[in-house]
Amino acid sequence: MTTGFDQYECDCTRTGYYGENCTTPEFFTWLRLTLKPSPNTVHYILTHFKGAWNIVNSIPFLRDAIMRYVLMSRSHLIDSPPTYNGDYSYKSWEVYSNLSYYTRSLPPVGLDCPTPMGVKGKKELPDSKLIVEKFLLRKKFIPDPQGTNMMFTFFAQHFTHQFFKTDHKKGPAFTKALGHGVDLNHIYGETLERQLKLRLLKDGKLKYQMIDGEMYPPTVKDTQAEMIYPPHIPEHLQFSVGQEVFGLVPGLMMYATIWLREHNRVCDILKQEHPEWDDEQLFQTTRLILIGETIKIVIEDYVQHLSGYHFKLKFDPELLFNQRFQYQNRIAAEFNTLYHWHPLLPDTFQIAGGKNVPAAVQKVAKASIDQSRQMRYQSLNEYRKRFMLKPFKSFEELTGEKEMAAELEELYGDIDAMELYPGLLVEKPRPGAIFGETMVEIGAPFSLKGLMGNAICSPEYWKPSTFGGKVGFEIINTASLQKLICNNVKGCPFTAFHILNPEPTEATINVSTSKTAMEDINPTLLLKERSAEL
Ligand code: ACD
Repeated sequence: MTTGFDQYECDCTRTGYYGENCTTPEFFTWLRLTLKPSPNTVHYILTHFKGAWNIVNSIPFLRDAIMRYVLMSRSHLIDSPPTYNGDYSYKSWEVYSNLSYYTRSLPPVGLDCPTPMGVKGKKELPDSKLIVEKFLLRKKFIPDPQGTNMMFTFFAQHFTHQFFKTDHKKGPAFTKALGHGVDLNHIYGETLERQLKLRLLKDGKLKYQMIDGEMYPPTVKDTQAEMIYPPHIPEHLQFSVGQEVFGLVPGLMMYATIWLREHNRVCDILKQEHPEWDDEQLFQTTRLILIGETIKIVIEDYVQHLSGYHFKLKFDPELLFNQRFQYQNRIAAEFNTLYHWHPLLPDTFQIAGGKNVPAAVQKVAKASIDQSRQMRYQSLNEYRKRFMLKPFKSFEELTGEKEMAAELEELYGDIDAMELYPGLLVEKPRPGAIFGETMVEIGAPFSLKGLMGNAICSPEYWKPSTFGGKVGFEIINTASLQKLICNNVKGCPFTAFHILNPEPTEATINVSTSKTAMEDINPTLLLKERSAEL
């Protein structure tokens, strides 16, 4: 809090610290911090010792205790109710009640600060285009050592476009997704008006059309629910779904089609269970079931894959019923920024033989930097401290090599002035992993709080009757990516979020003696290649 024009006072209430800047730990804080292993050590333990984890995973009491610890330790880092937004760096009713803002986990850099990052660094930040071209742009494809595939990438894009919907008319600090979480507006539409256009209004179902005996979304002409399509797409191929932008990328329309089929499939099951229910109750209950399925798949398939953990993550809301946990969520602008995972996209897609170079990606990376500046994000190191990580002492510690580090130092002048988004992408990945420490340690709290803070996870909701009885509850509790695909795609094809038999690439050639993707890819080689190329 400022006190007069050139003074401030820090309020250390309940921080566990004291002193002028709340930086001296109280005894118990000190003890906890001393005993607590570093995030990298925890990550190492979780991604090694497979045999030991197999035993832990098979002992329900142990698995539950660890999962509870993961959920609580992550969600404690998220302010709930939310505290700041792009226009308010002090608590206010406006911050709490105006849902059209993304929240902020750190307030904006003060307008009267001497440098754009606060007090450190140069008076002017480097040209964002230069940062993209020099440090972010792909020179040569670098395969992910975790073997992530396009089923994952498109799932990520499809799933996150329900809660990352920046309102560009208002600016980067604002969102059009007022549910702030997993409400499946990307399937059902953001507004009631759009939802009604997409609904069949019979048996709870969504409108659909049959092509060659298979179910597809209805056309825009059919629903009058507007979509954004490239100009050359003929009217009969303009499908209409919840999210307006899903006509732009085939992988998104693929997932939209699968979820549409799943919705109508679950409606049939519920109608059999409840012939007495009207269209509305069938629709609403099916929506809750699909929300549950989504969260289950995200935790147990998607985050499980991303984590690389041998510990088996578990979606079980009951784990939190005797804990202090708030069933609410507000999407943070920083979460949106860090989730710009465009490096997961390949250079080309083989669709009808045509090449399709994603040139737009470069613009997205630049916009991520420009918008972060417009929203006056604090520095990478401030975010590391906010999420209990030690600030980087040098650019070399950040990148794990010398060349980029020297160039970044030249451009930024001070490691404490390094920006969040480019920092996330140039950070050295953890050994054998897709991401560096900062992406995971900041991303995980936002994710787990958002998933478990959903209303369906609260004690009053999380019971069979909410989901139409045992059968509906069972659909949620047994959901998986494989089941979703199997139940809705002809022939029940095998699926996963990672590749199984990779073509040997330059990085893996001559090092492969194994059969599986994970063993085939040599992380050391990839790391070396990464540093050299970037
Ligand atoms: C843990 C679990 C492992 C975390 C691993 C990676 C997390 C990094 C980034 C975010 C990943 C996934 C996001 C998934 C869901 C977002 C849900 C948002 C709902 C509003 O160690 O904690």
